[in-house]
Amino acid sequence: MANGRNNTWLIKQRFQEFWGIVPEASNDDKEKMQIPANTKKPLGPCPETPPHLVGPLKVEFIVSQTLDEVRQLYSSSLQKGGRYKPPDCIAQQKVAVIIPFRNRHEHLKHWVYYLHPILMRQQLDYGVYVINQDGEGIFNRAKLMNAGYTEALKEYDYQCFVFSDIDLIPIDDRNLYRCFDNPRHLAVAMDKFNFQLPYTSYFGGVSSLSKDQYLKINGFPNTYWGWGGEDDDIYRRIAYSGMSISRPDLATGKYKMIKHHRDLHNEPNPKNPGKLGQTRSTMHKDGINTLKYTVKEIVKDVLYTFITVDIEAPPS
Ligand code: BGN
Repeated sequence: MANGRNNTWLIKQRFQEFWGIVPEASNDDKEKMQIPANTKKPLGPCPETPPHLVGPLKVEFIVSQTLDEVRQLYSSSLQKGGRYKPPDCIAQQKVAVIIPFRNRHEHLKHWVYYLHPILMRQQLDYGVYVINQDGEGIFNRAKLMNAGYTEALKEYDYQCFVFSDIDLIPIDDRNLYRCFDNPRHLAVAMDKFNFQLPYTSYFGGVSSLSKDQYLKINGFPNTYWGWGGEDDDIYRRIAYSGMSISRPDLATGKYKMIKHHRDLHNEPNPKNPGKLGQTRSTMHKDGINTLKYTVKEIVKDVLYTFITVDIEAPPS
């Protein structure tokens, strides 16, 4: 083997050991192991608390790192489309991570670099779905999340959905990306809000809902175009449906936000705040039951499934 390749292999090995990543055995390895089918023990359930979590993490964004380098690091542990299953136990939950997206490739690189090892250590059976809004119309975060929910379910029997902004990186791996007895708000202590909630009913950034919880609130609103208010609408839907919000404590729920300029075509929309007064009645007429979009393209990267959707956005 050439020296260069040897080195890459060694770096990858060290990296995987450090992060506690167990690579999938290659077909060659599997053959060498020669485990007769009848002696294979059936896998037991993964423990309630994942045993390899490390707690607080150091998160610093490496600008020079390329997406291809990230692919090299994780490709042996992942299946096509950014899918993973713990190799040694049956995951507690099947989780689809849904990320609304447009023109943020630099952030996506950092997100996958940090999140994959965390989600692996959390022993989840998960898939990453990047939902890319087609065209230059006004952005609609909540409608993209509805489309992501629908598309993920076409692929696998997910029971839990984590909705995450592309620029938010958890800095403690005990913040579990799974579902709880009530809808969960995960991004409770973001650096940009001084590691506190900006207000008590804040539900933005990162959240998780089981399929049942999501259907109980008729999914998310499709009508919040531009920045602001859609997360407050979701909070209200949850409250009006008689559920409460589950949250990690402020130490576990810390997040670092990747700094960026305001996006084009996602200006604060002055019509959005007023809509919140109507949520109690509109939530039944606007949601997953009225969602309309078309899929333009699905690309399976090893790190994620990238789905471009036309959500009939008004021109900006
Ligand atoms: C609020 C926004 C949220 C946003 C947070 C944090 C609105 C509706 C009018 C009250 N809500 O003001 O959508 O997540 O700020 O930035 O704009």
